[in-house]
Amino acid sequence: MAEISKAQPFPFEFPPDKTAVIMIDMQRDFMEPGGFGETLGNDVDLLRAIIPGARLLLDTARAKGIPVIHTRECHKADLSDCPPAKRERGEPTLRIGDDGPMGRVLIQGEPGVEIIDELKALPGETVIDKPGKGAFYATPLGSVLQKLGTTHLLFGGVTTEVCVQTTMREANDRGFTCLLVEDATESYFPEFKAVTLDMVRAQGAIVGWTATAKDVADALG
Ligand code: C5J
Repeated sequence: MAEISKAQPFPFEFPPDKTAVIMIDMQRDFMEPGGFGETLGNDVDLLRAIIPGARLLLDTARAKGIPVIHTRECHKADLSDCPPAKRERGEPTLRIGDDGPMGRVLIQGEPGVEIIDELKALPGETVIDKPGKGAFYATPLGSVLQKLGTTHLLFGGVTTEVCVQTTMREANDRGFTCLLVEDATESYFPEFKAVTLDMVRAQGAIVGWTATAKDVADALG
């Protein structure tokens, strides 16, 4: 067992050989100007601050042989997996499926769906395309983790209170023990990130623990 003694709300123990990292939606559509995140009126620069923390989490996992799974939020080209309740929400300048500067917004295979260069998947790492906010919904993530024998998950990615939190709650309900890496996740709304971290670890880690990427690296030696 490894232990992150500085984790909140109390030390986090995890078996490295049964642990996986899930990096949520670090794709150009959310992270770069001209993408879906910006069309919704957000300042994407805020998210870029976590690239070093996310990179440290990936580098640590890779060095220790911990599997890394990346997700990307995107839809089929015919939008058959994008319900109107999702496509018609808000007042973006471009809706899901519209043509934008990085191709069709949030459509599988388009440039905007690619993971940013700094955090690209390495050959052999699993990349899961997901139509929902939660990464377990309508994807093979559950069976991928079952095959790996995973019991513990370390989370990074964007955005903290939307796809990251939703996936962490899905994972918790499925019996995984979860930790959210504080400096590897970000929101367009700093206050939402702060309260999400609080919500996750409240009531004795009701959804999971939090710690920094350095805390994870230190625990793994
Ligand atoms: C959003 C996500 N915010 N990956 N997606 O629509 O959090």
